[in-house]
Amino acid sequence: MSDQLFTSMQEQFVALDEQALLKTIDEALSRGVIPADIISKGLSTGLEIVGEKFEKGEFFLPELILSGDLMKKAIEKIRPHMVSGDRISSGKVLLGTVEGDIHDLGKNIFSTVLKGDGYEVYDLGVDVPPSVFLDKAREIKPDVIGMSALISLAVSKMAETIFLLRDHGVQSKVVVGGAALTKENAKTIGADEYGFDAWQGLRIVRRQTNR
Ligand code: B12
Repeated sequence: MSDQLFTSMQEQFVALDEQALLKTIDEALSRGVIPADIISKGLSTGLEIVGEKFEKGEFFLPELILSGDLMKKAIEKIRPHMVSGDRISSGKVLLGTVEGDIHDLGKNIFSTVLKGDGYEVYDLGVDVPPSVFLDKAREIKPDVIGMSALISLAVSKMAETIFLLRDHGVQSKVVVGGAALTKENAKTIGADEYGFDAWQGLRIVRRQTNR
């Protein structure tokens, strides 16, 4: 039954049909489908199809922009079901999309998942220069620093950021993710860990904070 809901979500996502999509999400939530599945099996798959259509020249930038807005609205709807409320902080995580890259949907999902698990998240936003990561890391001394990149060109900026942090003695563990990263290139640029998705990222953060 859930599978059919996920298929509807994917189709409605690709059709950029906001009203129908939000209704299906409501239905899924009321049937007890967990938010993580709605995001990964419904919404993210829909977004992947949009990306493929963009690559094939079937969709253009306006559709890409609309799909980004749609994802944000869908996540807003799901967010209250993910946040677990007044828990003592599990640890501090500094997050940001590196300089040169403005994609933030994946980073925002990661942030929501972390907050839902009781972490204090300091989100620097998108297009974050290395020096801003450094200044904030020195100020708040996070347990983990998470960096996101979807554009291949931004990976070298990520490497520069990690180098700057290490050069200034910042000890926090660095976990990287986003479509431009792989386990292999994450290692090459000096990251401590690579998170394939937000949930793997959460498991890494839990391990790094001894939970
Ligand atoms: C939506 C989208 C946009 C939206 C972004 C909206 C937003 N607010 O983010 C808009 C329209 C703004 C956009 C703009 C551009 N885009 Co774009 N975009 C996409 C698209 C379709 C989906 C990306 C996405 O959000 N995926 C869904 C999220 C949930 O997935 P995700 O980010 O990968 O995150 C998951 C994991 O990776 C992980 N994760 C992510 N970050 C992190 C961090 C950590 C620490 C951890 C642990 C995990 C983690 O967790 C998430 C889920 O669990 C992709 C295609 C694709 N299939 O990826 C292209 C894509 C990324 N875009 C691309 C391009 C080229 C651009 C533009 C340059 C286009 C242009 N000509 O202007 C600009 C970018 C300008 C810039 N300087 O950044 C290319 C990049 C190619 C490359 N390899 O370099 C892609 C791959 C499309 C393509 N095939 O050509 N884009």
